[in-house]
Amino acid sequence: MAAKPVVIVTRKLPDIIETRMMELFDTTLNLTDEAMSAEQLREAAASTDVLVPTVTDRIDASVIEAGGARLKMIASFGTGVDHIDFQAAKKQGIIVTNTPDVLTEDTADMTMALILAVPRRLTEGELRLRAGEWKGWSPTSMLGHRIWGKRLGIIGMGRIGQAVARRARGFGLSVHYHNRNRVHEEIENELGATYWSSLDQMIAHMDIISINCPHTPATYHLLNKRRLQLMKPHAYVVNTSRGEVIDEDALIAALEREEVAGAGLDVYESEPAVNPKLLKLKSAVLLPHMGSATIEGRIAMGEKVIVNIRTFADGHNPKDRVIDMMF
Ligand code: 8YV
Repeated sequence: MAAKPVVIVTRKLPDIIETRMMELFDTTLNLTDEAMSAEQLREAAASTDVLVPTVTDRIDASVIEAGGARLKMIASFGTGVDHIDFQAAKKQGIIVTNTPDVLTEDTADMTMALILAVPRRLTEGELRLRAGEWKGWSPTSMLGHRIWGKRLGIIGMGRIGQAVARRARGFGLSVHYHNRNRVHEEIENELGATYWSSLDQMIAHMDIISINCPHTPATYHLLNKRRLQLMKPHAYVVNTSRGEVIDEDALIAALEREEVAGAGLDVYESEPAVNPKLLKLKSAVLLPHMGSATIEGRIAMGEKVIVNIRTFADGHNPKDRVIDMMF
């Protein structure tokens, strides 16, 4: 690849990142921030060395094939890579990188915010006040449920899951987890975390479930109708990972029937569309995929994209190269 590769960025990134990319690469920016159509993505792939997409771009086999012999690298801005057909990229010898680590703490903060917001009815109270419906303090109004002393079951004990566990301990939650592989004993001890090899069994015993695993073919609809039925009726679900990990229709049905007490969602199955049934549910706290949305985080993600491209252009293997999607 040329020392100054051609780079196409699909969405507007922080100014400081865009400026540095202009200095280092032959860069085309997206000043309008409008998401590209599938056709525009194919055209971009066919005319660049490096494509910098985000979660809102579907980099499917047709986009990758359009890249032909030209496209060499997909340097994604974000940690999740489920919007990229990784096998198609691999087949074509295109390297894929992401931006892990730098959004861990921000995403864990947002997860914790939802863990607090749902049982304590935070948004419901705020909306009531703004609507002028608050008639003053009462001993029995706006009662939620206590966080302290409850059991939190984390599905996916990677970087973000561990960062959630650290915060949760401070709020008096006892930490439980399920993961494809058991984490190292030292980490388990540090987090005071109990491992459940059976996801079903863990789900049946928890007060709050937090989804912190990536979306892969293996985790698609991991929280399905059957597993939602295993949950205690007083339990809550929080998802800051990917909408696809939960069967959203089954969750809505469970919330409507009060078989699950509440949900805190930052991600949805058909983003940016949100099922209108969810909007009607008072027991759901709904955020617009903003788990990693801090200016510090977005700049750090951009810096990672730059380092990944620079490293590859210099003939080295970028540290954030995605090797396998089936984690
Ligand atoms: C990012 C995310 O903002 O990194 C991820 O996987 O879900 C988000 O927090 C988004 O993916 C950027 O492309």
